[in-house]
Amino acid sequence: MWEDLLQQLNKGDTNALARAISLVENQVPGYEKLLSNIGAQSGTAIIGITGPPGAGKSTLTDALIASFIQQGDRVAILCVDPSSPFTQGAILGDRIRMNQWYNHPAVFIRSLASRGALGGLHPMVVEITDLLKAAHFDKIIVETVGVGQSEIEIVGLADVTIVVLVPEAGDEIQTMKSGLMEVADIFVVNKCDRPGSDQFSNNLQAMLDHSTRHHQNHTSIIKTIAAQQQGIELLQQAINDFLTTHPPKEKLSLLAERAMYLIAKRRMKDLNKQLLADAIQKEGPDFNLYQFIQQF
Ligand SMILES: Nc1nc2c(ncn2[C@@H]2O[C@H](COP(=O)(O)OP(=O)(O)O)[C@@H](O)[C@H]2O)c(=O)[nH]1
Ligand SMILES: [Mg+2]
Repeated sequence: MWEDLLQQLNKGDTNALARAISLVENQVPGYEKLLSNIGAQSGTAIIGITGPPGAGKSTLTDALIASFIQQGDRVAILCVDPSSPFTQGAILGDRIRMNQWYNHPAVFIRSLASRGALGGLHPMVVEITDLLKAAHFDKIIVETVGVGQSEIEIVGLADVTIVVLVPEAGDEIQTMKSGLMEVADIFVVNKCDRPGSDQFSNNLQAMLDHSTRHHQNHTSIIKTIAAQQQGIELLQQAINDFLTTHPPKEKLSLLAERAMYLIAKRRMKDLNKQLLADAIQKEGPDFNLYQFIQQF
């Protein structure tokens, strides 16, 4: 069964892709077989978009989809944002705007519940991006809310990380504190129709000039009004430039971490507390916990 699914998936069939993702998400028996056979893929760029809630990440994503399609790309979007217009909790206008993409042949949208205890990325997001690569998408956009752990995790996964900020008082300090400064390859200052956007961008630039990491990398700041599709071409250009000058890195630490997790899971497969309790009960009066565990 997984052979057929894989074959359709490799042809870019989005129904097969949706089914494959569900298998993996729910760890339906057979999903490991599927993953073991998806083969090598390259040439897919993962674009991470993070930033505070309401900064305009989904609006930007929406505009970016259009520009990537125009350059001939097939685009997949993974949303790990409970308040995203791609999922529930959307204000109506946003949802209607997004709907145009759901039936577009070059676009695939999937929202994932954030199940990480610290609001991190979805536990199966690595596997899911591998499925999207197998389905030959050129770009995978991963939108995450920049609170807690997710913006740190996105860096390990993404080939380019975009941090979206808005010109509002006090934001700079929050940004510094939240660790968002460290993860950005490209900054977007969105809602530049609002007062204070120039000053905010200048302050951000001054902060970057003082930070060695950003100084060396010439991190760009792109000003946008996502709601009016302004600045999107510049952003697309910045993304393309970054991907050209920083070809997809070997994600060694991400892969090592994932391997560690999967090996631990496999080794623990036949164990559970009830089984251990039963075994301990059968032990004699001179039971020793540390000797007992050696058999596993
Ligand atoms: N004034 C203004 N509003 C915007 C702009 N971009 C997005 N918005 C609005 O900001 C709100 C939050 O946008 P959304 O994309 O959902 O933010 P997200 O939570 O970061 O994904 C929505 O009502 C958007 O219409 C912009 O450039 N200017
Ligand atoms: Mg959103």
